[in-house]
Amino acid sequence: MDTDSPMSWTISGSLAQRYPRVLLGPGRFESSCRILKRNISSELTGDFLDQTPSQQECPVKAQQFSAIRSNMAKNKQRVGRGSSFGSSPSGSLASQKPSSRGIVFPLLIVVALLATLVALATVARQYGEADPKRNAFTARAVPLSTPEYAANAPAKEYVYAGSKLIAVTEPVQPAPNDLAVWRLTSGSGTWYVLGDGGTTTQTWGQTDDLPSPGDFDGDGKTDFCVFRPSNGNWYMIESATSKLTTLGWGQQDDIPVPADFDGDSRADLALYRPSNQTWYIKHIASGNTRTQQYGNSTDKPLPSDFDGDEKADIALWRDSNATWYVWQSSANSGTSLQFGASGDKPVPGDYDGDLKTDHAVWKANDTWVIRYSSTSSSSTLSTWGYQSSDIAVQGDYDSDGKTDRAIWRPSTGYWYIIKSSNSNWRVQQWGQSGDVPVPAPYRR
Ligand SMILES: [Ca+2]
Ligand SMILES: [Ca+2]
Ligand SMILES: [Ca+2]
Ligand SMILES: [Ca+2]
Repeated sequence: MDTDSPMSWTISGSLAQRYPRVLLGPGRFESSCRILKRNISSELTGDFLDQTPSQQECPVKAQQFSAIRSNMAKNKQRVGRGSSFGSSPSGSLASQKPSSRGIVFPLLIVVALLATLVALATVARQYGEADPKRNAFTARAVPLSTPEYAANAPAKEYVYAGSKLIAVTEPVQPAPNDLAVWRLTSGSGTWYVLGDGGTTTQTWGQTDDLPSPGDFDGDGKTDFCVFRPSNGNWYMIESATSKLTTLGWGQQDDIPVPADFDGDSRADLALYRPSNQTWYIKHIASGNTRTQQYGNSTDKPLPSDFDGDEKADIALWRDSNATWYVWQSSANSGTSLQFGASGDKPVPGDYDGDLKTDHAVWKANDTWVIRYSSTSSSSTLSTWGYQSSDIAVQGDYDSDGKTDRAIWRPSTGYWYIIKSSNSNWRVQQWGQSGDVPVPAPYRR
């Protein structure tokens, strides 16, 4: 195997979901650490970074390898593949085009290249160290330049041997929500996604469609999908294969609420029909259907996994009595809890990270009141200035497994996120008035 240039392996199956791409190089490291060679060049049946090599398999001491992993976990720095992370889009998101700069532009490129070479040499000296006497290496994750907003976001992990980059892996942390909006322009829908890998634009949907994203094919990436009330069809682009799929399920006036109701890690087609207070669920893998009457005609459907069995529970918020109604999948029975007040906006999420959805409301006095499932106690937290038109977009944006308080302000297109990992704000413009916020882990 030639060893002078980085080599890449394409991997498949469940491993690919965690490590979509593995880069290795150069071979100098391969020859000194057989564990990687064995695991990556063969069938890739194991997650090499999750394995601690024995002393016989690899000259890197097992403890040292653990330290590398620990370091990487602590230094969850992220690196953008594009250069647009520091800037905020505004206006038409699709209008960003490069422009000619005459003779200045080539000069700038030369200067930038020289600066990059110097920086790379510096990084190599700082973060990698070969030890020829021991035929071993010292390696650790290399923190690269990190925009503020991305702190604590999941990171690609960079492992160096000496000055050589030997591995780049996708993070193991839960995938974060990308900022995303759906926009109608001349009757055509377009998705604009700002993720950790840059921006993605996808035309999909049309007037009167309801954007209904979900991971229907179960590859860990949210699929672009719309529900069309006029014909009851779901139109989706399966992210794993880019296959376009149309599924009939529902009718006019149904409210689409896709979620994983059977716990197979694939979102199921689901609708709440206010006219007969009935839920219609079609399990996407088996094709089995479930029909259940639960709720009333003005309830807001909010399916989520309140009991923590990894299956979404049928759930509703009733504003008139400020009561939550949850049909627990584990017990197959209904529960109710009065929490919040009439006029509050329900903002359920797993704020304490115990894998159970917590009851939570956002009040017009600019506070979020959260009842933590782990303790049954509640907290009142102030935020950023309430505006009645603000839309709650709570979710896990910093990839720590806990829901972050977040809103999207239609009038300005700004996202305001309070990261659960460090309580810092992330404020970023993405989208404009008239858009529909559709944050999710698209991971394109
Ligand atoms: Ca998917
Ligand atoms: Ca459940
Ligand atoms: Ca919880
Ligand atoms: Ca979080």
